Amino acid sequence: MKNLEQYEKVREVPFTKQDLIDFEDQIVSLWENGKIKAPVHLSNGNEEPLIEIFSRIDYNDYVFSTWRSHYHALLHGLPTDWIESEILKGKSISLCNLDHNFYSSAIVTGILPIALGTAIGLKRQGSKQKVWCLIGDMTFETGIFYEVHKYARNFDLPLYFVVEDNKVSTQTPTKATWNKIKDIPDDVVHYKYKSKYPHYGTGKWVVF
Ligand SMILES: Cc1ncc(C[n+]2csc(CCOP(=O)(O)OP(=O)(O)O)c2C)c(N)n1
Repeated sequence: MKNLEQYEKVREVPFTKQDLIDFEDQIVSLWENGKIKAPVHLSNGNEEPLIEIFSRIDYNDYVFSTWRSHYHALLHGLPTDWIESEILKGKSISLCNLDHNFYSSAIVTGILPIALGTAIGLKRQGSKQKVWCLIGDMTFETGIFYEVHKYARNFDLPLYFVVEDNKVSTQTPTKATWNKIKDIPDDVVHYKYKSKYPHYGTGKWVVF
């Protein structure tokens, strides 16, 4: 993992790697039994880096996540039962909980400008809260990331980024797409992982 140590640890994380895997296994079982009639993106292989990262994210901070948000939501303190009930309602790819300052979007780069605006608002209010954006490695390569990151640093905004690098955008290798991977800026946390799940679903056909 790159660049995490500069961010101070602010809390203990009350989840183990196995707790996270157990939660996702439960969602796999619901999905494969046809109980979730909507898209599901599952996490795997990144439990340890995420536990380290979320020990730096205060519960009061804002977290902006992606279509693959289950682990982020659990680690940011959203109630486990509530997350499962939202997933059962078909909201796996758009989990949002205003009480916990947690937002996600299934639109690639969709969270970035919203997170930037949130950080501007917090700075204007003199708040100590921070905004954290978790993004994939292809989202990191986009022009929107480039502008949002530049603006956040130039205006000294409380906006921080984590790149979750699985080397692909759905099935397309990010490096083959761009010929070269962009250098990781010093303030951007970056970790690599490999998931046992495909981009979408579990790899098994589900009959509803
Ligand atoms: C604007 C937009 N374009 C395309 C898609 C389809 N899409 C969903 S996830 C994804 C992959 C993005 O890759 P990356 O940022 O590396 O994320 P990860 O590999 O972690 O899913 C794509 C292309 C989308 N959801 N939104």
